[in-house]
Amino acid sequence: MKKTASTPQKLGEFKEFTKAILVGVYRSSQDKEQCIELLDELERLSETYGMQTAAKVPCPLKAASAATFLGTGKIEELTILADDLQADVIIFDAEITPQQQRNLEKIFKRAVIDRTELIIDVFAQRAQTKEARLQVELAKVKYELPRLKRLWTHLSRQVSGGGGYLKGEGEKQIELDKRLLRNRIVRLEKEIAEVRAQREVQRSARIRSGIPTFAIVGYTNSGKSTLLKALTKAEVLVEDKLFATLDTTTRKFFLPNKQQILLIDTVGFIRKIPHTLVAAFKSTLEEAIFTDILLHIIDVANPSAFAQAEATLKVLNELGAKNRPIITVLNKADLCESPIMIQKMRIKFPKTVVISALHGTGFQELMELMMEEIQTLRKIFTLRIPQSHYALVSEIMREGKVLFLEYEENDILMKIEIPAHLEHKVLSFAERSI
Ligand SMILES: Nc1nc2c(ncn2[C@@H]2O[C@H](COP(=O)(O)OP(=O)(O)OP(=O)(O)O)[C@@H](O)[C@H]2O)c(=O)[nH]1
Ligand SMILES: [Mg+2]
Repeated sequence: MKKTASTPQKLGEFKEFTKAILVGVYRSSQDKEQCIELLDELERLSETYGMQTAAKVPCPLKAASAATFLGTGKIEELTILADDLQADVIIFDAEITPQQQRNLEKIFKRAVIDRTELIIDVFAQRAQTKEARLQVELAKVKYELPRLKRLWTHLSRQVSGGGGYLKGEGEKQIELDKRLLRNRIVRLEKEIAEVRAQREVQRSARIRSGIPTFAIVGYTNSGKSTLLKALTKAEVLVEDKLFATLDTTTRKFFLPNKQQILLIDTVGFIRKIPHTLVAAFKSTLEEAIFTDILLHIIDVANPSAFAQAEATLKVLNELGAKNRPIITVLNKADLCESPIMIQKMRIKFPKTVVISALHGTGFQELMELMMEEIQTLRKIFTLRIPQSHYALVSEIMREGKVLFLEYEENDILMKIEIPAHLEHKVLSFAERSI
C-alpha cells in the first residue's frame, strides 16, 4: 500500500525506496563544512538502512526553537521541498526532543526522525546474534519510552481514519504502554546481565591464559574487520557499509617471533553515537577494550579522519580505557592522497604505523610494533619477600611466572615475570629489576 503524506510512520515500517530529506544545522559559518560532512555521513547511514536521499539541507541556526527546533521560514521552505520531491521522511542530524518531533510531524505531515533513531535502527537491522539483538532492543525501548505519545498518536490516527482519538483513552493507553515498556527494560537488562556474566568467565579465562590480547578498535568503516581477515584469514564480514560488525570476533595469531596472541574485532564507533547504544553495548565493548593493547584503526583517506579518531577516543575514555597502551594504525594508505594528513597523524599520536589492510602493506612494521609493545606488558623482578606475605606470593604465582625460587630463614627469594599492572605491588620487595 502506498503511504500517503498524512500518515507518518515509525521508521521500522519503512521499506526500500523511502525518500528522505536530510537536515543538518550549523551555528556559525565555520561549522558549515563540518555540518555538510556529517550530512554525508547521515546519507551513508540512511543508505545502509535502505533509504534514498532526496535532498541534503544544511541550515544555519542561531538558537533552536523549543517547540519546533527550526524557525518558521525554514520550516515552510522544507515543507515545499518535501512536497516537491515527494519525500516520505525528514531526518535531522541533530538530536531533537520528543516534543519537537511531535510538532514537526504535525506540520510536515510526514515522519520526522533524528540521527539517534536512525543509528539505533541501523543497528537493529544489522544485529545478527542474540546478544546484539538484546542490546539493540534495550537501546530502542529506552529511546521510545519518552516518545510513546507520538507513536500512540500515529496509531489512533490510523485506526480512526485521521479523525483523532477519544480524549482520555489515549492517555490511559500511554500509561499502560509505558508500564509495559518499563517491564521490558527490566527483563532485557536481566537477560543482558546473564550474557555479561558468561563474558566475565570468558574474559578471566583469557587473562589467566596469559596470551597477550589485542583489540582492533576504531571508527565504523575504517577497516577493522579487513585487518583481522588479512592477518588471520578469519571469515568475518567486510562491507563498504556502516556498522557491518556488531559482534566481537576473537582469533588466534602468531607473530613472526612465534609469540601467540589473540586479536579481537569490535563494533565501530560514530560521531554523536547515541548514549543509550553505548550503554546497551557496554558489555560487548568492555570485553573487547579491557585487553592488553588496543590497535586503533584510522581511515586516513577520509577527510574527517581527525574528527573520527577523536570520536573514537572519546568513547574509549567514557568506557574507562584511557590508559590502555594504544598502537595507532593509519589504514587505507593506498587511497590516501594527502601525505600531510599522515604526517599530522604521526605528530598527534605517538606510536603509529601506516598500512593498507586491503593490500597487505605495512604489516611487517605493524607486527614489529606489536612485538615491542608486548615486551612492555611483562616485567622481570628479583624479590625478597617475608614468608608472612603469603597472599602476595600466591598472587604472583597465580598471575605470573616464577623463574627461580629459594626459601631462606624468614624470606622467600624469587625471580619472577609478572604483568606490568602488578608492578606496584612488588616494587617494595625488589632487590633489583632486570
Ligand atoms: N582501499 C582500501 N579499502 C579498504 C582498506 N581497508 C578496508 N577497506 C575497505 O573499507 C570498507 C570497510 O571495511 P571493514 O573492514 O568492513 O571496516 P570495519 O572497520 O570493520 O567497519 P564496521 O564493522 O562497519 O565498523 C570495505 O569496503 C573494505 O574493503 C584499505 O586498506 N584500502
Ligand atoms: Mg567490521
